[in-house]
Amino acid sequence: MRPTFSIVVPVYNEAEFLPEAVPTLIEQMESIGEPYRVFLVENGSTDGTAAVAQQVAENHPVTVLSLDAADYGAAMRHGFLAGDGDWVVNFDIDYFSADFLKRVLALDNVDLVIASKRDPGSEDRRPPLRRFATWVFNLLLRTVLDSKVSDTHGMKAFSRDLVSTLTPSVLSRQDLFDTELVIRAERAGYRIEEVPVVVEEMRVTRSSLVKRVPRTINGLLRIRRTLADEGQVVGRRS
Ligand SMILES: Nc1nc2c(ncn2[C@@H]2O[C@H](COP(=O)(O)OP(=O)(O)O)[C@@H](O)[C@H]2O)c(=O)[nH]1
Ligand SMILES: [Mg+2]
Repeated sequence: MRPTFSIVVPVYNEAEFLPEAVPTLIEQMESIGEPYRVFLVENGSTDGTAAVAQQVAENHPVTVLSLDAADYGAAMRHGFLAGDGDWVVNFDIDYFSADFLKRVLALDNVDLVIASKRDPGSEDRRPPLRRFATWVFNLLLRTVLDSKVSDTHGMKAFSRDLVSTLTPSVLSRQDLFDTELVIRAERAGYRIEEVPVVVEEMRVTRSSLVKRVPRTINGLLRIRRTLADEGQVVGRRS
């Protein structure tokens, strides 16, 4: 039987955190009562993440996948294409929620559900600098990519059809893989719903915000050029 959820979690140098986070994730998944499989996709870790992941995955519906070079987007892409669930969900190891998936199950006729940190009903409990970064990123989405979506980072659930159709054409890797997928979905006319969320990360971020800024701006401009070259029209389903 096809599972309802394929949960894709990219992990990088998380050997220390996995023994705490994976049981919590499994507990939350079991509380939903729908069949699922979790894909822990590791690449480039130097702290034995893959071995620890195998250990904590034992006797659970969890598959560990390993690739060579550290790349968040490449890991996500690999995981997205590995499962066969009706919904392909992306979670971070420090940010996931069964409530979000319950909201997904309650929706009809939708291809992409985004847990939007910027939804009016959301409660973002992250530090001010992180919230500001999300605000700037949202501004860039609107200005550079002419997007109506209020958030592309964080938890999302994609229909299997959307993932199979659009993932192969996504060129971005690193942290813009999922943004490009969302923008492609929007431009192709897939049905998108945003739901409010309580954002409470289980630990502080480990990546440098400063390094991310130029990479993000360049990446968004590249997505814009790529889509323009492909002749995409906003709001049309291709
Ligand atoms: N496979 C893989 N996962 C990564 C990589 N970098 C970060 N991650 C994972 O991506 C998720 C988010 O990372 P985190 O450090 O919390 O950054 P944040 O997005 O700023 O909160 C975590 O599950 C990390 O383990 C990478 O290069 N490869
Ligand atoms: Mg995080």
